[in-house]
Amino acid sequence: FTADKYPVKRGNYSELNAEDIKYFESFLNSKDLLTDKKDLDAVNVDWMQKYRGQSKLLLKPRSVSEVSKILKHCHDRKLAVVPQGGNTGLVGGSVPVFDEIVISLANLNKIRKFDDVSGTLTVDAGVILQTADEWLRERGYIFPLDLGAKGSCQIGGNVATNAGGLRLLRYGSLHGTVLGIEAVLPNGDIFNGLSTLRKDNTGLDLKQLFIGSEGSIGIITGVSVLCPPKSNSVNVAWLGLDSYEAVQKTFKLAKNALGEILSSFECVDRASMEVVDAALKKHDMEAQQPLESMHPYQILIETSGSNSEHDEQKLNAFLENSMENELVVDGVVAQDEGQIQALWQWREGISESSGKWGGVYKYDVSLPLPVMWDLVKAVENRLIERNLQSKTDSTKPVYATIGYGHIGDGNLHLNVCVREYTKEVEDVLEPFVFEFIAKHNGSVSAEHGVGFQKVHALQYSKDAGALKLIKEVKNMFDPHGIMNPYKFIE
Ligand code: FAD
Ligand code: 2HG
Ligand code: ZN
Repeated sequence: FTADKYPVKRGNYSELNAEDIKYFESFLNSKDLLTDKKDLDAVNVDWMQKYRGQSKLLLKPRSVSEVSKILKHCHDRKLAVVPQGGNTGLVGGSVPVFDEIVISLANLNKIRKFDDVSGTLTVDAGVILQTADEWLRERGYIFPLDLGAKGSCQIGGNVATNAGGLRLLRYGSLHGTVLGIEAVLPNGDIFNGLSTLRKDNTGLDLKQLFIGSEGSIGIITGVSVLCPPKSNSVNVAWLGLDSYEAVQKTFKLAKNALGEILSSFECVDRASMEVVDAALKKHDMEAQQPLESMHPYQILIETSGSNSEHDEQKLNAFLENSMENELVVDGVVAQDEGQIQALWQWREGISESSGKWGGVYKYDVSLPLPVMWDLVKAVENRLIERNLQSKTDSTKPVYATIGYGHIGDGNLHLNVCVREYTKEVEDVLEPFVFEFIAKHNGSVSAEHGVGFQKVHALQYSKDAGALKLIKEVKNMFDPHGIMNPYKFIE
């Protein structure tokens, strides 16, 4: 997609001129102000290579005061901007739509402080998630969030999208673990909410507005977060099941049997595993599937605890019970760290593999567990019925329809992998998927956010009154509408 194909018109913003550049040059280091096409190409396009903007300026401030000067100028001049973290977002929110100035947080990358007793970490927004996690692990702690893009995404970006990830089930959402936020408002004012207190009932909890705000009300520059201790004992099991009914029963059993040590419950379907397998082969790589047979549903269960004997006892009892009850029909338990990583790679690799066939329509939905896979089946049936998907005919636009996700959090990822983007496929998918979600009171975005992609779909999850309030809050923070326009809220 490029601007000429977007269903929106450029807003009434000023155009960048030589005076603006001169002003930015007056306080930014020359290598932090980039206008070359080759530097801009990478920040103009998103991770999926689906959305492409035409920004002519990339700014990479090194301090909060530089961010403040940039935004104040843009606010006064009515220049539109897009904040960018690791650019791993999956809804087209992190790249410009037209010529917005890209403000990258990559140079704000210091770990500010850490309290070893409470586990509170304070970082610059541009610290990469994996860097923070590794730093913490050396000190006996972990970051409370983990996701497949950890090597590139930034903590500021995670907070801005309210990312969920692989262990939300255990450590909760960022709305609970983030203790403080520092942000620059569109007019250049600095919101200093960088508290490390767990309890603070002195008025409205303003930092919550920034969690999941997707760059619409300001730029997050600092974050403090409560980090859990690193577990001494981690187990990962990969299990095969014959029905989705069995998946649900196994989830219930796992919660009861594993209790406080359950740290992940992820489910993938057979088609997802086939897609990863085929993507590996496409790159002349091969890896042995976790299980010999391709069961229709496979789950990854992780436990994290402090006592390996106790944890293994619990896990074994759970496995025995689930097999005796004929819920789990096959399984493997990782024997060392290497095997743990290998199993996680099968799960984390799905997202990237799904885009290897030409394109992918991604839906990230919250639905009641009993109907979750009904959506995957209904979508696949519609595509087959309309002759757009076939297992045997490689000329059809759809390569595969797959479902996977964070079952423990009620979050399904439905990916329709296509050989090409076509209007026919789109018409089969939408509004059908959104109507299905609305009918079951689900959400059109469980964890990836709204971005550019879902603005038109918000009405399926929020009523007009709620949308009006969101818009009013946005306007209060950003009266000139310069922050990440065309996205988040219409
Ligand atoms: P970007 O992509 O750069 O930006 C995302 C949004 O936040 C944009 O709207 C941007 O304008 C805004 N933004 C970024 N930084 C700031 C800032 N400092 N201040 C204000 N606004 C800012 N998400 C999940 O929830 N769970 C997953 O399991 C998960 N897995 C993923 C796996 C892969 C392989 C990939 C590619 C993505 C995955 N994601 C997942 C998507 C997820 O949203 C991002 O990975 C991550 O949270 C975005 O961080 P980022 O730094 O890349 O932000
Ligand atoms: C995951 O859980 C991510 O793997 C990405 O949230 C999902 O690409 C997707 O649809
Ligand atoms: Zn996810």
